[in-house]
Amino acid sequence: MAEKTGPPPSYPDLSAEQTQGGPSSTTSPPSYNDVTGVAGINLIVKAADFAARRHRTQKRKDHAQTPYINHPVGVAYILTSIGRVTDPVVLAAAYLHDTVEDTKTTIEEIEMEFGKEVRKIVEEVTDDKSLPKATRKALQVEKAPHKSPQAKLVKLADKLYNLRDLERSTPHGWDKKRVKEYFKWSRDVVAGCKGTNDALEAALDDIINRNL
Ligand SMILES: [Mn+2]
Repeated sequence: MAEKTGPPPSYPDLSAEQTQGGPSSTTSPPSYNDVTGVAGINLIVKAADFAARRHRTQKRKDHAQTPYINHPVGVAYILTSIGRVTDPVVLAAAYLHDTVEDTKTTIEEIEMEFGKEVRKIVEEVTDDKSLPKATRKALQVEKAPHKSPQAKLVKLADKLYNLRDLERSTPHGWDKKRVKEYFKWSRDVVAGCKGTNDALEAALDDIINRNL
């Protein structure tokens, strides 16, 4: 085995970036419009790798302290297995959907590594963390109908994953009322994403009706 040679050049880990003042690149972002075949597979796998690096120290809020990366992986799998989604741009965005909101990753970095199509979707599903939580939740309901179909797909799969988690086990410090409020809020966000994917919407209707 070789000695530690530091982080790989493309997207080093965050501590390295901080000491180096962040990534600098003069090349223009790639385009993944209608990407298919090997290029599509490469885009998806690269996104999975990037998300795993960026979320590597984070845990979910469940009792089992599941690694955070299980969530984006599960969201991508919901899209392929239930939604029958095969667009590599949407699947890459699913892996990356929480990197800007929950890690130090910037939206510009997403564009440089994954192109403007993926950037647009990630941007559409990223909440503005400078706003109070109640405002962010209200904005999700308000803005959902105006999102692109690709962003709606990621949103639907994200909500389905989170509701399944919530149905399976109640997070630390949550009472029944808070769980119910979360289902109600999710129902309102999902309502704004309707007409996008029948199978995902049916699965969401089922779990929401079961819990309200
Ligand atoms: Mn998410």
